[in-house]
Amino acid sequence: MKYTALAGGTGAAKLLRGLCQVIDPSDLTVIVNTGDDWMVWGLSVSPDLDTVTYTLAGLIDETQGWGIRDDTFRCLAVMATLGRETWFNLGDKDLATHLYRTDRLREGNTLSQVTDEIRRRVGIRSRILPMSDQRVATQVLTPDGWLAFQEFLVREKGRLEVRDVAYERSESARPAPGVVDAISHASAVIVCPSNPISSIGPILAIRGIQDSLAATQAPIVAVSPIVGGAPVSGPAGKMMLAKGLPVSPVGVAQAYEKWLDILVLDRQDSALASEVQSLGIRAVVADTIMRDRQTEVSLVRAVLKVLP
Ligand code: FO1
Repeated sequence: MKYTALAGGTGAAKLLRGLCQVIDPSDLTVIVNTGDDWMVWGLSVSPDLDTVTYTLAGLIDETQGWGIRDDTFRCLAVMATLGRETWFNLGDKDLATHLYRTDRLREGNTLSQVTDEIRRRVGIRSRILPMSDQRVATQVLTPDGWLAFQEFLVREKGRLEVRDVAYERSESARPAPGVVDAISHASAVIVCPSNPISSIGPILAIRGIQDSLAATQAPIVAVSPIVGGAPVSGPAGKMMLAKGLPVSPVGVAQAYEKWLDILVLDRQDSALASEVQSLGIRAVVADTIMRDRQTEVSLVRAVLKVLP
């Protein structure tokens, strides 16, 4: 069995960790959003690639959902003294990843190559692919104008009203090597419970990826990141409303309806199952809140059970 997952940040990483408890991790390819990528102090930071990598390597800071466990922020403190921006917190151990990535990119390597080097070095057996090797930047339109994703989410704490979300330069970006192949030749494609607009949206905006999702023989199953009318975490609700989608599993189904086969939604939303089915998408009700390792694995088993 070859599994391919589409992933964004925190929610995705937990499901992937559970998946790697149930399947052989070397049978998994993860296609990760890079629309959140950000330059800090001249360093290239890829938050979602790092969150997936750190989580699968057992390095993640569980409480924050990003960065490396037990990290320190001494460099950040000195940078503050020097008057540099420090609203985006880079830990001292986390810095090594950004220094390595920036150094290897400057030497002419692609983001795919560097990502593969890092995941191998930290002992991950699954493949981790950026959605593209070209830069695509998720932008958020707020009353203060267009902001880069990290300016919206971190600097402004996700508080501003969202009027639109765009994926800058997605039209000229191409799927990274292996991405289309991983979708076309998968036994199953799993869309993780990530923000449909700012985590999965950028992946879908890359030319060729939606087509390969529509064309693949593999069944495609998504786990709704929206439970009980709100996202489990983050700004997905505001972004879905900005895109004219209801903040519910139905809105998630609408966002993916061109290629999605099955949507797993939480028990709290079981009343919406028939509306999801009316879109031609099979609705499966399960407990989708991942509180601990055990519920991560039980959700994964519920997802794998619906696959033919
Ligand atoms: N999120 C925050 O809320 N505050 C931060 O200071 C912060 C720093 C940070 C550094 C590295 C990294 O990989 C992620 C970081 N994040 C931070 C999380 C990041 O904004 C989100 O993980 C994604 O962009 C959303 O999925």
